[in-house]
Amino acid sequence: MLINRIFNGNDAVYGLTEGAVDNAIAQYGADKAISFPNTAYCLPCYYAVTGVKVKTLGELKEALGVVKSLMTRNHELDDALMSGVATALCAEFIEVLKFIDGANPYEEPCYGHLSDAIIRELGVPLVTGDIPGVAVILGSAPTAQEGVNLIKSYQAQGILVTLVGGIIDQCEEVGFKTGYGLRVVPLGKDVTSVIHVVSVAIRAALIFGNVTPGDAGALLAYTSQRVPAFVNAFKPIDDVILAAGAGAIKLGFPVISNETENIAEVPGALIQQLDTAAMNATSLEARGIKIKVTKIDIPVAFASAFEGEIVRRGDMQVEFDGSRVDCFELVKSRDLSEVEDHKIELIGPDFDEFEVGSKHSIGYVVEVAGKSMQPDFEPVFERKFHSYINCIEGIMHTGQRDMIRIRVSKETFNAGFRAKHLGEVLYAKIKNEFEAVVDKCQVKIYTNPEDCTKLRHELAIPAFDQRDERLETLTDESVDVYYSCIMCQAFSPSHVCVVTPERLGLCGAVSWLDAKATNELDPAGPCQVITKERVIDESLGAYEDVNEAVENFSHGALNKVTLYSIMQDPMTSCGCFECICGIEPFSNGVIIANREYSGMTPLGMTFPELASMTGGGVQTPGFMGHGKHFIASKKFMKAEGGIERIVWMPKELKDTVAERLNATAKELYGIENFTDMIGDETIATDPETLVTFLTEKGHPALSMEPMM
Ligand code: SF4
Ligand code: NI
Ligand code: CU1
Repeated sequence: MLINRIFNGNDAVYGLTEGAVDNAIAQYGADKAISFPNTAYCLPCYYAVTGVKVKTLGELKEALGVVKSLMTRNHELDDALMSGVATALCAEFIEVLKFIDGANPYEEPCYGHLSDAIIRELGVPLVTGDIPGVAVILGSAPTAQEGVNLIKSYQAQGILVTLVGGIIDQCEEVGFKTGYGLRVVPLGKDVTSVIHVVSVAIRAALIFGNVTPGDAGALLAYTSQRVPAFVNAFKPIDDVILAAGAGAIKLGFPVISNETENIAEVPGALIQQLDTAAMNATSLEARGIKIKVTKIDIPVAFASAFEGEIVRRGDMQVEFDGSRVDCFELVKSRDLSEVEDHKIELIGPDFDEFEVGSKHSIGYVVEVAGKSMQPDFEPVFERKFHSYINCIEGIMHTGQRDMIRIRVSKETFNAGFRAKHLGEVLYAKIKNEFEAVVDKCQVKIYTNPEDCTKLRHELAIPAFDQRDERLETLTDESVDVYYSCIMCQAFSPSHVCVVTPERLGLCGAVSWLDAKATNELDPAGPCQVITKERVIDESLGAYEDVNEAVENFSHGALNKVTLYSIMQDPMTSCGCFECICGIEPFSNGVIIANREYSGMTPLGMTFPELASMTGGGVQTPGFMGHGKHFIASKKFMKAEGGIERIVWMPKELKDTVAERLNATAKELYGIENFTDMIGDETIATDPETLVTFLTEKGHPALSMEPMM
């Protein structure tokens, strides 16, 4: 019965797809190019399952024949599940047709196709558990309010929610805000748009998992074991939805539904839950997702889903703006006797004493004490404040140190949120995340302008200066150990980052100090000490100790890496790198592209295309993922001549790194304003124009030895 319905649904979708493809060929011709925007994987699902990149309508027609071959009809459960996969592939074909001629068929609030960059960005929050799962909600909830409540329940747990069909209108009906920044992503109103979240799961396997396209077995194993997704499908469930659901089940994603008619439960895979309010718990249990809870005593929600939320000027109750007045945030270690645990003090007026929409000073000092606390951890904790405060519903935080800006929304203020609640959040998070070293923690919040001015200059700035001096002296040579990081192995099973003072993790989120703190906090955790006693080649950054560690932590997948070369045994990439650099043979240089850059590079490849050549924990000489901060490092490609090799970067990235990069170039090579010699997209996106520009500027790479 169930199986027959899946076959029917699959046949129906196949018929529709065939018709749509034929029509498109009649209209545009078989040579017409087709693609989704901002992906290097063509039709990602079809490519991952078969290993074939489909680029034209004619090829799509051929691919349809392959899909047909998956649609076996021996009435076995396995046939039904494969028909589910075939249905998903058909949905991808129907969807790609919508993008013909570069059209973007999706209008606000719907997103449709999601870019490769978004998937890379999701890497770290998924491994750290900040995003513990991915929910796919499909159809209309019994009432709009129940639907929104379900979404909110996931949002409060940090789960990324994607929406398909009627639930999208239901959100609009009750005025519920959606958007990628809120981790609630409406995909599209047609059922076929569900493929856009399937495509995310599948590209995760290609990007992070080093799954070979065409190896359907490895693909399905990856999605079932490593992508914590599940489906909530509201009734009515017709044959087509059922067939799509079979596809989800084959990928390892359980389907939870309130449908009871003509449907049977399949334990662990297709589960009935009639009560919308209970769907959350049923889903998490079915997918085995555990939620870390930090109990925080504040009147609004606290969840990573609110991290990207924006508070607009008109919605703002009060603002603190370090670019205009004196503001700061600071962690200070103290003696145990100086700290009273959980003491939160407000010195100065509270939020209700400020006029609506006004701008003020704020300064807060989080004082921590503990037997194993080290001053080196202060910046590690402090850097987390941005995320902690942003995760409060209706609060926006940007910047760090004494250049912070905080906005409190009217809604959050009206819910009763006051200054001391900032302290509650900082206290709870610090105690929770750093309990291994923080025995006691207290928070002082200053809102008097005079206090803020005085403390900023007398307490905060000297502390920042002292830390910067410490960072200056932290070089690869000055320390005795490096650290491994294997946090990304949750997705990229053989990837290991080696983190040194002058080379942070490629995600940009793990510096040597971070890794050191992580190791101290969790000695058996993802960051392990790597000694550096047995040098093989100093200029390559090759060490026997490092090789042994990499071999050990990659479970034998890798036996050597160098720290400073992109040609010889370069460090591997998981896939969540902030930047990728690749050699540009005409200039003897390298270009660097950042994840945010969506344009073309002089290598004739976009960021997603470059990025697709490295990842999954394998070495690709000539291409390397890295953090933004690494660009100005004296160790950047040191083996190949260092930063003098950089010939091109997107303008925005160049501006971001200019100050530090120019300082390094001046110190190492005596070059003034080095970034003026580096091309960007406003100067050249092809090698000829680039080389002409570099020649005019006398760029040093031109006279260096070729790298290949
Ligand atoms: Fe992943 Fe490397 Fe960043 Fe660790 S340092 S989180 S392994 S990218
Ligand atoms: Ni926020
Ligand atoms: Cu990663």
